[in-house]
Amino acid sequence: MRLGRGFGHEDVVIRTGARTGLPVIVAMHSTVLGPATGGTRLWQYPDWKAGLDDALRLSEGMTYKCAVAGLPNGGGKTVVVLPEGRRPTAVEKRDAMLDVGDVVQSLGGRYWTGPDAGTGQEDMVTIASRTGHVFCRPAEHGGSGDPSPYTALGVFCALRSTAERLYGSPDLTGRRMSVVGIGHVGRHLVRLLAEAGARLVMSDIDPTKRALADELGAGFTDPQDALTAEVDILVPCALGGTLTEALVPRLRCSAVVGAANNQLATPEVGGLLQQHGVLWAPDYVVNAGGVVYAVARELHGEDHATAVARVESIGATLADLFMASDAEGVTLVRAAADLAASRLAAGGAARHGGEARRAA
Ligand code: PPY
Repeated sequence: MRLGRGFGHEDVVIRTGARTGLPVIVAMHSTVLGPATGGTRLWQYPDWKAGLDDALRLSEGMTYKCAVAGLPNGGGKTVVVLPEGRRPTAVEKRDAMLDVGDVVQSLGGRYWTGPDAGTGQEDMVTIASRTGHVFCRPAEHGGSGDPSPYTALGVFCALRSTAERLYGSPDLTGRRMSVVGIGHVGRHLVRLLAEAGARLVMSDIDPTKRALADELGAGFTDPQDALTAEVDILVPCALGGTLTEALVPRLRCSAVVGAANNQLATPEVGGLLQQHGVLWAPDYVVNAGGVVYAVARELHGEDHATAVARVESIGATLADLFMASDAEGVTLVRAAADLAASRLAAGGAARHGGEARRAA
């Protein structure tokens, strides 16, 4: 008999890396639909507990991301907690990846990793020297490469669906967008948006990113101004927690649709956005392109064009959710959560059905 709900995650492993002494945290939120899947974040935190919080939140998001995208994967994430104030040397980073590889290998396939903030495809090669449960090695090492262009493509398709919802046409020509965070995903996304004729304002904490804005004929401001810019759609592509209770009343956009994970600082901000008439497309619906592409290529052996078509279908998934929210008279956030919950319930029933059949 099941008693109550408390800790929502299936399993969390926290180890001290044998080489680095750094905390290696693997949060496995759910394996109901398949192996817990999510990247390795190598990042600075005030302490390991802050890293744990991030891993818990991010791994839960991965569960919903994979479920809504229709993937046979669950939600997981690895966080390697760096002390604040010092960047690791190349050797230290390599050791951290070897430590991650050992932890992933010890989980026996219940968790598969990939890149995330602070790691890239070359780091996946290092992890792969310790475990096979890793996505996104470069093509010459047998992987599907950097997932960022595909995450960007999925967000781009979601932006077109959002424009259709708001204005009756997916055409982005002349639409004003503020892209906050020009990192791995943001820099691909702004190119797609510029090609599509959008009027862009860009921002990043790193002022050297202005060069890309200049190249694309886009504006460049500091992130605080970019968040409250008067635009059609705000596109958060930096780290999470951008949308706070304090920010929502100051927003001057019709919608928020972006690549960042965990955009809401607290769940309540979702309701606040609704009250202020700002359409928010849940991050986990919109930013699944990277994992969708990697799983299609590496687990299902699909060719590039087929995998790209799957990424592009994120636009249709979002359009379906707009329709479901109308039909059922619920918010988009609710419609997305319901879709994830129904996929998880079906996966759970299949799993328990299988167990019952084996026992009989
Ligand atoms: C994410 O979508 O946030 C990820 O963790 C990225 C990812 C991409 C490909 C394989 C595994 C994880």
